Amino acid sequence: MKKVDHIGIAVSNLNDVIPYYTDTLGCPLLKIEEVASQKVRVAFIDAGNIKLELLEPMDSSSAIHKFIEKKGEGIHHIAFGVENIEQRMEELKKDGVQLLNDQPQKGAGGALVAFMHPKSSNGVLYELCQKQ
Ligand code: CMX
Repeated sequence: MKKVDHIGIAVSNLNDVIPYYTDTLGCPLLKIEEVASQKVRVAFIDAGNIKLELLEPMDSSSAIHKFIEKKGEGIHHIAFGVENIEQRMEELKKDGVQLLNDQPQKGAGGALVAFMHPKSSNGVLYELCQKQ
C-alpha cells in the first residue's frame, strides 16, 4: 500500500462533534454526505495530509451503530487509497486475507471500496478505496 486516504471515526451524532474538529482543532469541513449503501452519514474533515471521515449511523442496522454499542465512539477503520481495487483484492485474497466483499462497493464520493476483516488484519478494520 502506498498511502492512507482517510481514517474513519465512529460518532453518534455528526452535528454534535463537527464543531470540535472545525473550531477547536481548526480543521476545515470538506463535505457532508449520506452513503445509503453503508447506512452512514459522513463528514469529511481536512486534517492536512490526511482526511478524517466522521461516520454517523443512519439507523440501528448500520455497522457503525453496532460498533458504537460495543466499543463506544472512536477510531473505526483506516482506508488505503489504491489505483486498481479489483487487482489489489485479488492479491490480498491470494495472500490469505479475508475480504468482507466479493466485489467493490460504492462508498462516499462514489469511490469504490472494500473491507478486510479485522480478524485477518490483526484487529484493524482496513478499507481499500479507489477514487473515481
Ligand atoms: N475494528 C476492529 N475490530 C472490529 C471492528 C472495527 N471497526 N468492528 C468489529 N470488530 C471486531 C469486534 O470487536 C469483534 O471481535 P471479537 O469477536 O473479538 O469481539 C469482531 O470484529 C466481530 O464484530 P461484531 O461486533 O460481531 O460485528 P460483525 O461481525 O457483525 O461486523 C464487521 C464487523 C467488521 C464485519 C462489519 O462492521 C463490517 O462489515 N464492516 C465493513 C463495512 C463498514 O464498516 N461500513 C461502515 C463504514 C463505511 C464507510 O466508510 O463509508
